[in-house]
Order: sequence, then C-alpha cells, then structure tokens
Amino acid sequence: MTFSMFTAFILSCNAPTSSTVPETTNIEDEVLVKAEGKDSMILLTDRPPNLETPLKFFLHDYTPNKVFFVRWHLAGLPGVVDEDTFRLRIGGHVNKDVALSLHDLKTKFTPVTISALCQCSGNSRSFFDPRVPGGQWKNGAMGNAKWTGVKLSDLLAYAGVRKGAVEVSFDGLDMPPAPTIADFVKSLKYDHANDGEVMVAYEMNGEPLPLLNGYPLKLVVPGWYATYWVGMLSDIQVLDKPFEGFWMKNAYKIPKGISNGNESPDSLATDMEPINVMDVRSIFVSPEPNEIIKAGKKSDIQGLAFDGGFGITKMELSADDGKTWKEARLDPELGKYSWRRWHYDFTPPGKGDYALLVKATNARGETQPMHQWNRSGYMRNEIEVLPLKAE
Ligand SMILES: Nc1nc2c(c(=O)[nH]1)N[C@H]1C(S)=C(S)[C@@H](COP(=O)(O)O)O[C@H]1N2
Ligand SMILES: [Mo]
Repeated sequence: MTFSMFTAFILSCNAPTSSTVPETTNIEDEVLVKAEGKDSMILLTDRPPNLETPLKFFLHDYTPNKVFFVRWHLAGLPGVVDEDTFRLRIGGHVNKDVALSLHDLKTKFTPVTISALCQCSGNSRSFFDPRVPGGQWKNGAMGNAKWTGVKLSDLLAYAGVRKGAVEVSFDGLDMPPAPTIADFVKSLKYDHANDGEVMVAYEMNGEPLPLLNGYPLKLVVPGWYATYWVGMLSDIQVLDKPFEGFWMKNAYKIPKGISNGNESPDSLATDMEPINVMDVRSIFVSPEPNEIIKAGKKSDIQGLAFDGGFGITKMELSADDGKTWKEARLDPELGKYSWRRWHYDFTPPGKGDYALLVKATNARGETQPMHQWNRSGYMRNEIEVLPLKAE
C-alpha cells in the first residue's frame, strides 16, 4: 500500500487564473475540478479532497460514480490500494480474529444489493442562516447508489461474537496528517450493526468503488447519515464497552431528542447525542434556481424527497409562500432507503418573478419545518424555496 500524506488527487481546475486569492468564497462562485477517477465536480477543498456533485446529475435516479460526492476528513489518504494484499480485519470481542481478502468477501459470503441514499450530515450547510463553520456544501453532498457486498451480520457471525458485545467500531485506511488529530473511527450499537441491513459494500452501481469514494470497501448504514459510512474500511472491532473516540464522543453531535436537530443561536442545546437517522427532506432539481420558464405554459418542476427509510407518502408545493399547498406526483419507489422523485406541473399565469416551496411528509407523519438551524449545520431540512422567472 502506498501511503502518501499529500497525494494530489486534483488533476485539473477551471478556476480563474487570477493572481489574487479571494479571502472569502462566495457560494455562487463555483470552482469545478477534475479529480482522479472523477469527472468535473465542485471543489470544496483539495487536501483532503472534498467534492460536490453538480445539481444536474440529480436528474439520474442513480448518481453516476464519476460524479458521486467525495468527503474526507483527514489528508492522509493512500494514493492506491492493492487489491491482492488488502485485508479487512475483524477483531476485539470475537472468538477468532479474522483477516479477509476481497476475494474471500466475494466468494465466502452471499452477496446482497441494496439501493440507498448516502447523505452527508452537513449537506446544504451553506444555506444555514446565520452561517455556520464547516464545509459550505449546497445540495450536492449526497448521492443515491446500488450497493453490493456482504451483510455485516454475516461477517460478525463468521468471526463469532462473544457474549457481552455492546458496540462495533469501524476504521479505514485514511490517516491523520498529524499525531494531534484523531484517526477517523466511527461506531454503531451492536444490535444495529448486526441488524442484517448494515453491510460492507465492494461495489457501487455495479462497479468497484472509486478510490475517492472509499475503494475497496465502504460500510453502508441504510437510513443513517453518511458519517457512519466508513470508507476504505479495513478494521472492524467488536467492543464490550462503549466506544469513546473523538469522532463519536465529540464530533457529529446533535441536540438530543429534538426534531430536525433544531436549536437557536441564542439558546444552544446542552444535552447532545450522536447524529443518527436522516430526517425527512425534499429538494428541487429542475428547473434550477432563477431559470427562465414560459409564462402561460406548463413547466415540469421536479425534485427528490427522502428520509431515514420510513417512506415518503406526500409531496406538496406552494406558490403563495406556504398559505396553500397542492399535491405533487410521486414516481415509483426505488427502495425504502433511496430517494424518491416527484413531479409537479406549474403554469405561471403571467410574466414575472415566482417562488415555489416544496414539502415532503413521510409515513410517520414527519414533515419539514419552515425554519431550521443548529450550530454544526447538520440535518438541513428546512422547506426549500425555488425562485423562478417567467417570460
Ligand atoms: N474512512 C473514512 N470514511 C468516511 C469519512 C472519512 O473521512 N474517512 N467521511 C465520512 C463522511 S462524513 C461522509 S459524508 C461519507 C462520504 O462518502 P463519499 O466520500 O463516498 O461520498 O464518508 C464517510 N466515511
Ligand atoms: Mo459527512
């Protein structure tokens, strides 16, 4: 394995060749880059690589691997992973420590495939008002894919879990760039890890994962925010006491038991818990903001809706700032953990400016708030507004 702290993954960039670097980046100023194994994507940071999917690719039900968003915390990423020598290790509170090759994973266990949305906790953070620190993502820190691999419960049974297991931790090949920074390790409660849905994927949309999406293995935690979807997964530990690492104990915390992770800037929540199931949410995909549509003519407005796996049951749009709502049509489900596409016919009566609002409701009756905020910019699900011009 080649470990290079500062592997350059960005191959080319269309940023203006001006000699001055702006001190603040306006979210309207997108810089598109081509990274290793990827097509043009929106650049957030280059070391570690953080790349956003341009909105137009959400016209696909399954996000193409070449533009699937990329999010790493630590700059110490291997530039290449050798498929022959790579091993996934399982140890800790088990009967036998095991080391499995990719070939073992593909031949010793029954393969499973699931469609699931992988959404960063901080997706759409740039829209929080007041602004919060962290990656200033728009809506492209998510992607929907078909994941193929092995059930984690099968792997745990293979190693033989001893009595008294409470949690399972997951570590990847990425390394902190300095000893003072904590390695990226996440954990799940043992019962969740062993539920038969959590899986270790070796394929994404029928192909090996791109290196930048965690080749060769990614933990898939259906319905949960992507911070748990550990990439370049190389080490699984069964634990007989709760995991105490930085990325569980300190980072990725939300106000406990509060819907949509809401809190207010002048009275921050004090009781916090690790982020978990995705809240209900919808976005506009087409037309894009400020696009020009035809006055007096029907326009297809379409977008996506998703939640933590309970199922989207109703989509509504409003053209009068939320006073009245009309139902939109839902496309067939792609799977309970996938996003679901919706369509709405909108005919602007005359020329002028319009603003559409969109709201999803799920099978548990949960819906989206008019306003949402928290200090970390997580779980964004405020009702989205689409400005349009009719001519
Ligand atoms: N090993 C490792 N896995 C990781 C991360 C990381 O920094 N290191 N980031 C997590 C976060 S916060 C997100 S949003 C997803 C992003 O997955 P992607 O880069 O394949 O889109 O990976 C998760 N898995
Ligand atoms: Mo994330």
